[in-house]
Amino acid sequence: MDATEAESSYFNNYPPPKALNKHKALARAFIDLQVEKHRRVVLVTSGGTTVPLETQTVRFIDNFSAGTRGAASAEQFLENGYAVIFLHRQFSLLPYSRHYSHSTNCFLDFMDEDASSAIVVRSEYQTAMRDVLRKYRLAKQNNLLLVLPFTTVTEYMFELRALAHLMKPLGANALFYLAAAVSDFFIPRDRMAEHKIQSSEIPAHPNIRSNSNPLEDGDDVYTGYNEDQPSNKSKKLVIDLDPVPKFLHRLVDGWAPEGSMIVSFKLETDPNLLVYKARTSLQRYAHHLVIGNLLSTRKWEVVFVTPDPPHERWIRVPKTRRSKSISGEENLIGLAEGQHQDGQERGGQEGRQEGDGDEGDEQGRGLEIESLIIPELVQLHTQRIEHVEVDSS
Ligand code: 9Z3
Repeated sequence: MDATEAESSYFNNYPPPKALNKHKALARAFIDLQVEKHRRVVLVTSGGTTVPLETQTVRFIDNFSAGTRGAASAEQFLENGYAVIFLHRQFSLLPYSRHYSHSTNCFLDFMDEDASSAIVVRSEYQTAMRDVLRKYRLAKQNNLLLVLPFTTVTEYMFELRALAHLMKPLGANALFYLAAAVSDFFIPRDRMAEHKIQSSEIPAHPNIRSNSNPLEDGDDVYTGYNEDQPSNKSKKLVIDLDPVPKFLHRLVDGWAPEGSMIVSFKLETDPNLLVYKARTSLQRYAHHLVIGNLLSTRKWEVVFVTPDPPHERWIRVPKTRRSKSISGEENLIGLAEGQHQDGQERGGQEGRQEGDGDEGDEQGRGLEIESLIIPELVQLHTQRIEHVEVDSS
């Protein structure tokens, strides 16, 4: 099966997301406006994707991504004059409102009552909130931000494909920034249970059929198949997942506008693998940039892996400007640099690049690495646009 056949076979197997047509109409109008204004447009994908276990979904597999990278990057793109299509996992962090949402920054903690019982922002947060509010309103008023949600991995695929097609008129002014943590494994539709997977025995009844599958020791095991097996006493749930088809090459070779720039992320947990896997991804899909990051250091360092020299460039938040992170491990910073798959260190400190640290967060949250990543990326995008213009003249 070639790539186009694989694409049709996947997409024909699923009904499109219910909101797709509405999203397409919104995106078309948004893109038309940006084309008219000669603006650059970035599609930022953000947050995790779910993998449903049942068609009528009660349970699903999820991943860790909160959408910080995507939301913070979207703000930075807006600062740099881009219009942003923010394709995000529903209920993950959003640009601007992320500063006052979820349990880490519950908006109620920023509020107070004044003497006349009017609700006000507490005095210590006024400056920072005014700044965020102004930027948010500017983006909205100038139609620079389009926010579109998805939930499942399949919805994500449909949305990405449709948006990429719609972005065609943008040509080289289009940028794809794929920061969403996309599931690698899923249950294909043809072997997904329709109804809620049962955890206990279902009473014998002619109209009740179970999708459980007995093991030789008598434990019930559900494998992800719709099997016509009687249920005994359910104990285990074994899920049999297929790889999610990789559509990055379809994005590069077909969906995305000619001359556009495509940036993907590579996430690893093993420092020995990161650069190798990022390079492999770049070679496999022949796009323009892979940004590698480790789960435990992703807020403080990333590596730009490019087809052109210097091939590997580290971007780091200076030590004094690093935010404190509960899940992060600062002692792992630098470990993935110059590592080979065999774990041998190469390259030492060269290629390190640290921001000057003048920017920062007024609430003392440290410098966000996205404020270092995006300006670098904007430069690369500018170079690409110039290159494409020279080629076509
Ligand atoms: C990333 O690597 C993002 O930087 C994070 C951001 C998901 C780590 P948070 O949302 O985290 O700020 O908490 N995104 C891409 C991860 C991914 O799924 N990449 C695929 C892979 O590694 C390639 S497209 O195979």
